[in-house]
Amino acid sequence: MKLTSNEKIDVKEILKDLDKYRPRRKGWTWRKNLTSPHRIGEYEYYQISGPLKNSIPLPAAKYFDNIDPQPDVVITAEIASGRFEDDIRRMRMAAWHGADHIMVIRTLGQSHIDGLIEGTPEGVGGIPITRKQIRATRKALDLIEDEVGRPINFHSYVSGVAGPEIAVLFAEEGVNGAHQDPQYNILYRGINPIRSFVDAAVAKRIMSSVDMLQIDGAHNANASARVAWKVMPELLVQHAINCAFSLKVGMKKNLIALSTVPPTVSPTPEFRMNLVYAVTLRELFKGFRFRAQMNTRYIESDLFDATRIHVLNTLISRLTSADLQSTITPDEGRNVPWHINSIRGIETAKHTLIALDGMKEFVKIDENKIRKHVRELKMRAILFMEEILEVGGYFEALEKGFFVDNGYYPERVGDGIVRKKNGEIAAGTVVPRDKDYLAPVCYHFGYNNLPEGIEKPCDLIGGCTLCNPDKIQYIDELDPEDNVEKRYEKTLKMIKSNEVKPEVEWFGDGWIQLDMTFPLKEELAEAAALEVARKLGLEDVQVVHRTVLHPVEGTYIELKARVPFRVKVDELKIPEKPELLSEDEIIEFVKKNPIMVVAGTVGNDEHSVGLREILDIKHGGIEKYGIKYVYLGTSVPLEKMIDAAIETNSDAILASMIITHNDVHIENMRKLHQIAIEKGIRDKIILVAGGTQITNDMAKANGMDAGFGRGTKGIHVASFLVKKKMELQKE
Ligand code: Z98
Repeated sequence: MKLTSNEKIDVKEILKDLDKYRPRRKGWTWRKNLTSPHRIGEYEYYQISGPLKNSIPLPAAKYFDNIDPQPDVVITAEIASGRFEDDIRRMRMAAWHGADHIMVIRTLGQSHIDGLIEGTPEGVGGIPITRKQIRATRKALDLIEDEVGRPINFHSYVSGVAGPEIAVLFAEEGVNGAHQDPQYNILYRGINPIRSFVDAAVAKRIMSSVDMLQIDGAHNANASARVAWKVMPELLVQHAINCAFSLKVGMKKNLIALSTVPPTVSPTPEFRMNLVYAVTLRELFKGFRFRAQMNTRYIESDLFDATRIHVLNTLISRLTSADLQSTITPDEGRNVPWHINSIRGIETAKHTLIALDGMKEFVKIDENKIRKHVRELKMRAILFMEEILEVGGYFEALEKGFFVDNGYYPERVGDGIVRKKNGEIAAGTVVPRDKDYLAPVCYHFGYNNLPEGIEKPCDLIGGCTLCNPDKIQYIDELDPEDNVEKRYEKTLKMIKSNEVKPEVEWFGDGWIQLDMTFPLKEELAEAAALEVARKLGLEDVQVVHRTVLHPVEGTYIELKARVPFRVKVDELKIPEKPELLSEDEIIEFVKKNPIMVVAGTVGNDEHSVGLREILDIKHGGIEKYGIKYVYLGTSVPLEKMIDAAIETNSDAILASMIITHNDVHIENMRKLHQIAIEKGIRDKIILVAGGTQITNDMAKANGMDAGFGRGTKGIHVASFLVKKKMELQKE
C-alpha cells in the first residue's frame, strides 16, 4: 500500500490484516542535519536538515521558488481528536507541514486506568492507548513517512499504575518516544511514591531496550503552580531526580529528554527571566536532550496571544538550544484541538526556527551579564536538593509538601502537594522478590534468578513478545458499538453520498467557526453573537473567545457552531481559473516587447480606486511588471479613450466601469468596441473592461477582449495583456 498525494488515506486498508502488522523500525530518529552553511536556492542556512519529498511550504514560499527548508529541530504535533481514524488524517496534514514527532494524548487522565484496554473506543479529550489503535496509527505513519520522505516518531505516555504494561505494549508496537517520570504519577495522579519509582524502573528498562526517547514531566509543575516562575528551582530538582534515576536504570543519556517550558509570559518581563532559566537548565544538564514545549500555563483562548507566546518561546530555543520543538499551545489554551490549530502551531514553529536560522552567528548571550543570575538559580536548586537530603530523602520531602509550593525557593509558602510515602493509590503493593523469583522475559528490571547457562531469559519459553512478536496476543474490537468499523461505516456513507459538511476534527463533523465584532459591551456582544448564530440556523452554538476592544465601543467574539445541512459535492461549480503566466515570464516578455496602455473610468463613473490598484506598483499593479500606462482620469468619454490610445500608440485600453444601473456598463462596452472599429484600430487594440460587476463572459459577449471582476489583481491583467500581445504578434 502506498499513499499518493491526490488520494485520501484509506482507513479500511490500514485496518486490513492489522493482526499481522509489525512495526518496521523501533527507536527514536533525529533529523539528518545538513553541513552548514548549506545553500537552498539563493540562500545560506546554518541549522537545517534534509528536504522532504512532499510538503507544504510556508505561505511566503511562493515568492521564493517554493523552497521549504526544514529546520534541524524535530517538530512535535500533539494530536488528540478522540478518534484515531481522524487522527491519522491529521497526522498526514501535520507531516506535510513539517512535523516528525506525533504525540497522541490519551483519554483524559488515562493514568487513572490501572490496566491495558483493548479495541479503539472513542475518547474524550484524546484517545485511549490500545494495541489496535497504536498499531493502526503506526501503520499509517509508516505510509506517511514514505510519502513525505522522513521518519516520523510516534509518541505517547507511560504513566499510571499500568505504566510498565504500557511500556511493554509500546516496545512491542514500535512507539518511538514516551513521557515517563515517576514524579508525575506521584504529584498529579496521587499514586503511591514507592510504587511509582518501582514501576518507573521497570518501564524505563523496557523503554531503553528499544531506544525509545524519554520525555520527563517536570514541566507539569510549571503548568500547575499558581505563579509558574516561582517553581524554577524545583523544576531543576525534578529534572535532576528523573535524569539520575533514568541513568541508574540504564537509559542512554542522549535518549533522555528534559521537558522544558519557558516559565513566564508577558506582561512579566518574560524574555530575561525565561532566558536565565533556559541557560541554567542547559548548563546543568549537558549531554541530555531538550524538548522545548510552549508555555501552556498562561495561554488563554486568544489564538494570536498563543502564537506570540509560541514565537517568543521558540526564540529562546534558538538562542540556547532545543532538540525537539513542541507545538501544542493553541489547542490546549482554547480546548479546540482542531486540524487548523495543529497546523498553525507547526507552521509557527517551522517559521520561527527557519527565520532564526544561524542567529548565533550574529547574536550572543552576554556571558558577563547573565552569569550571576544563572549562578543564583543553580544555588537555589542545589540548596533545595540539599534540604531534601537533610530531611531524610525524596519521600520525606514529599510528605513535607516540598513540591509545587508557590514560594520562590528558599521561600516556602506551605501550599505544596503532600503525598505520603506509604499512602495514596496502590500503597503497599510493592513486594520484595523471592530468592527464586524467575521471569522468563527479556529486559525485565531487577533481580532475576536465571538458571545457570541461560543468558537470554526468554530462551526458557521459546521467546518473549519482545523477541518473538508472533507471541503477541492481538485482540480485536470487543465493543459491538463503539468501534472503528462501526464509526467508519458512517464516514463511508457520507463519502459515498457525495455530500459534505465542514469539519474541525472529525470527518464532516459539521463544526464551523465564526468571528464577529459588535459595537456593544462584552456581555451584550456575546448574547448578540449567539442570536446571530441562531438566526443563521446554526446548532450547538458556543462562544470560544472574546476580546474587549473597548469597554463600550466594541467587542470581538469567536463562536463555534454546527451546520445542520450538507452540501452536494457533485453539484458544486468551480469557477474557471485563468492560467497565469509567472511574474518572471511577464517581466521578461515586457522587457523585450514594451506594452503601453491607456486607462480611465468611462462615462460618468468617478470610482477610480479599483483601477488605480490595478495600475500602481504599490499593491502589485501592472506597473510592477514594466507595463507603461497613461491614466486619463475619471468620467472619460469613450471617444477620448480611443483617441488617446491612437495618440500614444498603445496596445490596450483599460476601461473601468463600476456603475451598472440601466446596464450602462454593457452599453459602454459595446460603444467602445464600435468606436474602435470606426477608427480602424479594433484589430490592433486590446480592449479590457473592469469593475466589481464585470465578468469575463459578459465583457466578451459585448465586444471586449476580456473582462475582470471582483478580486482581480494586477498580475491577472498583466498576464492577459502579455498573452494577448503574443497572439497578436503571431497573426
Ligand atoms: C505534554 N502536552 O507534555 P495521563 N506523564 C507525563 C506527562 O507530562 C503527561 C502524562 C504522563 C503535555 C501533556 N502531560 C501533559 C510525564 C501529560 C499524561 O494519562 O494524561 O495522566 O498521562 O506533552
